[in-house]
Amino acid sequence: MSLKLVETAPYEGQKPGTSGLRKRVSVFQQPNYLENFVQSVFDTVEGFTGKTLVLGGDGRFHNDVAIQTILKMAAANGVGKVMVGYNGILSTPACSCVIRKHKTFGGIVLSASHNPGGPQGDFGIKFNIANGGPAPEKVTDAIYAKSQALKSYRIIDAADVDLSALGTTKIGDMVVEVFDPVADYADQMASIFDFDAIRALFAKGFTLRFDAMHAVCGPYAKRIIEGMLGAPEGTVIHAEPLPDFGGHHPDPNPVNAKDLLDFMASPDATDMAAATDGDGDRNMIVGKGFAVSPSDSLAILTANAFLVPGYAGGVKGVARSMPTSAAVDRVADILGIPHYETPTGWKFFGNLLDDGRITFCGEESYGTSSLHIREKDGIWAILFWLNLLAKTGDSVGGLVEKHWQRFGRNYYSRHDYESVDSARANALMDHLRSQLDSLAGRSFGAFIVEKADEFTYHDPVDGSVSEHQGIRIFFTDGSRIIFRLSGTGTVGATLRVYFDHYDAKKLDLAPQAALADLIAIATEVARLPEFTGMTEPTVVT
Ligand code: VG1
Ligand code: CO
Repeated sequence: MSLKLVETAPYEGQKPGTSGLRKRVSVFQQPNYLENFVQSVFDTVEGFTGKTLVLGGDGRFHNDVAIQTILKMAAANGVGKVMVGYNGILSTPACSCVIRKHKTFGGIVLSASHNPGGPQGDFGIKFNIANGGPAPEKVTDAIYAKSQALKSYRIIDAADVDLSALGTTKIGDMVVEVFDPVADYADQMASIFDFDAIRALFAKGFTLRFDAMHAVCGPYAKRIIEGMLGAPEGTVIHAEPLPDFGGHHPDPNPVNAKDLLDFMASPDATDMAAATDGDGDRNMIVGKGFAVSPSDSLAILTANAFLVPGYAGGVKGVARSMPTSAAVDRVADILGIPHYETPTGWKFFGNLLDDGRITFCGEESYGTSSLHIREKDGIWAILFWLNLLAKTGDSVGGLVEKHWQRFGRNYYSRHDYESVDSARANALMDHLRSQLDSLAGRSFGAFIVEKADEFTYHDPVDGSVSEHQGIRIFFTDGSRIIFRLSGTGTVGATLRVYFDHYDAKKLDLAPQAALADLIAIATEVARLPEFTGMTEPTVVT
């Protein structure tokens, strides 16, 4: 077993985006591509010699190859121990849970989350710090800087570790522990939610369909929902993680999980349905005939948190990403707790959670979580809903309607324009920027622009500043249109346009109809067809 210093040269573009470094599998398969990034992580992080790292991924193609490389590099860089998930499996929320519980210096998650997998699909790598959360921007910027000046990486020549055998082994002086990726996470869920009440709900005949989309959550949902909570076998579908996710897009939204929505609109519908994404941090909640808007879900969980044992002590505050609808703000105002607005991406919630300012946080992109970890958490959100249904005896639709009756409804939608030529997408954003000063006061039909700006975040905890986080148009009635470019795509640019419109009285409109005027305004102001070359969005959620 020998330590090697391998000469290498920098690759351009190893800059982590909204959530880690994501590229086509073929990009990661280039010689030294993964190695360069991993060495840049070890060169950036300090004080880990002899300490423990957590490692695993969502089971997508290239997961196994990357894990073996990272193990050998960790050994060569002086890591004391690596805890790696059985068969290389570890969901993003479970990684966060394990980092915190075992007080490791960090973790590496191999995932491109909701992006498709397989040899033709995407791969990704993300480093999480000791609080269990994604590395903040100052760390990802430093990793990128290292990657651009890298000359060599360290690796040990050793045999591959058998990831299908639980237990410990060694690479050089480093211990490798292949551990059960579900156990710690399942324990934590049992400590937060009223498992007795949920068990009783299933025992009474309540039915759930949980679509794990052939991604990482299958083993978790099987053990927790069918095992610990006694839901009938077959409740979890597509439960086996597959390298290509069965050819599907592991993105739990009404477009990519259309089958589930169709099922829930059919006479066979179960009482509730849910789906999770590639790495298990996203969730979609479906009632009979409709999907709960993620922004509403965050608001409903916050308003009903007192029904969950883990939050019976109260809610300290809430945070949402800027484009997420303001539904949760209304709940916070009534509860008399602070609410925060952060840029898109979970890494911005970490400081607020660590500083004890918030209990819940969420994003419009099907992500919600709490202070129990530092990542969004798909199964957590689903268990939260089950806990609420068990305690109230209500239905998913009933809870949503009662929420709107009490707080009013934020009509919300996101329109994505995918694979836009990058130069044209940037030109569109520049075109919007050029209008920021002249938009205020302009009227479009009944809508009058109150102000327009580009969102800059000032972190209230450490004072760090993040610029260019989306262009916002505010209207005098509180409506908002937001434009931003995705930081997770791997082909060209993806433009996201977000619409948020509040109505206290009209509660049962179809969202696209309720937002039609705002959609028309966005089309005009941003000259969407001209810049994107498309007459309509590729995905509407
Ligand atoms: C998207 C979502 C964002 C989410 C991120 C990672 O980012 O909009 O809310 O945090 O994906 O989610 P972007 O930059 O493409 O808009 V996950 O589940 O893919 O790790
Ligand atoms: Co994800």
